[in-house]
Amino acid sequence: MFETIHYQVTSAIATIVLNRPEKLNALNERMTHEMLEAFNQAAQDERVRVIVLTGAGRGFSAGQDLEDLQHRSDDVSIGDHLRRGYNALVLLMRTIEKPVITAINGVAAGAGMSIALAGDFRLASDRASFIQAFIRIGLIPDSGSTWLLPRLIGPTRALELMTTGDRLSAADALAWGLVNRVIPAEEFEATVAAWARRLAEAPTRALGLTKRAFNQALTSTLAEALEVEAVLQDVAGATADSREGVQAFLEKRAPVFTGR
Ligand code: LHQ
Repeated sequence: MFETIHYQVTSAIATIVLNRPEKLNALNERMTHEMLEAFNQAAQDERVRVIVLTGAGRGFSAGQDLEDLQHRSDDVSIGDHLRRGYNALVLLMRTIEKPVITAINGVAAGAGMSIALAGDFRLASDRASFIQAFIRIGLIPDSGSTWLLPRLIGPTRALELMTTGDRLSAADALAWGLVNRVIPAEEFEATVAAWARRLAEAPTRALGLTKRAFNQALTSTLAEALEVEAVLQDVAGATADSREGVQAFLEKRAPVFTGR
């Protein structure tokens, strides 16, 4: 069904693989829309409790396909191209109430870096690197980088990366707090799978609500955040998983969460 990505659901884990390895998974219009479709499917599929996004071959994604950009019809401005594709995708990744892991197997450049940053958990192979490539071609950071990057690594380092276009290694990305872990390439797939399994067995509704509260708090006052917590805790407290968590604690056994 998809041409530019692979999409598969196994054991509550939806895996989306960007699949244009010969171009380091550069993003053309079709790929962006297939990703949107896949994320929407994963959001709606009740079997899915965690989503993993990764790249085939040696790259995660080299960002906008520059050949495709050059052949773009003049009818659609760059701004509209962003609004219809990348902006919708990044917003969806941040608002889906299921955990999203970006498994950054190789270079993530331009919009590819923005999409990597939009994951809730960012796991990098030791072969990964990050480039705010926009400035190298006379553009500004887009697809959420201006918002996400300073929040993750602070304004000083973010602006330096954005204005130099220098490559950030996986090791520095870890030291700067851009990624959760750096994993040796040989162990990458197995480690990502273990993270995905752990999240797939967690109380999915509570994870989703945590994500909502966390994201809202990034732009709210303390008073607003306290109120959001109170409202959403009512919802979390009424879930089957919350009942199971409390019951399991009292019975001194491991909880079995179903995601409901
Ligand atoms: C590519 C690409 C690519 C096409 C590698 N396109 N072919 C902007 C404007 C408008 C709308 C929406 O969004 C955006 C946001 C953006 O994303 S702007 C930033 C776009 N991305 C870039 O400028 C990065 C361009 N790529 C690179 O600088 C390098 O490829 C990096 C540093 C990522 C990797 O370098 P290498 O490891 O040396 O690989 P390579 O350059 O040899 O690339 C391998 C192949 O992939 C090569 O094709 P070839 O046929 O020669 O083997 C590249 O042409 C192709 N490729 N990125 N973005």
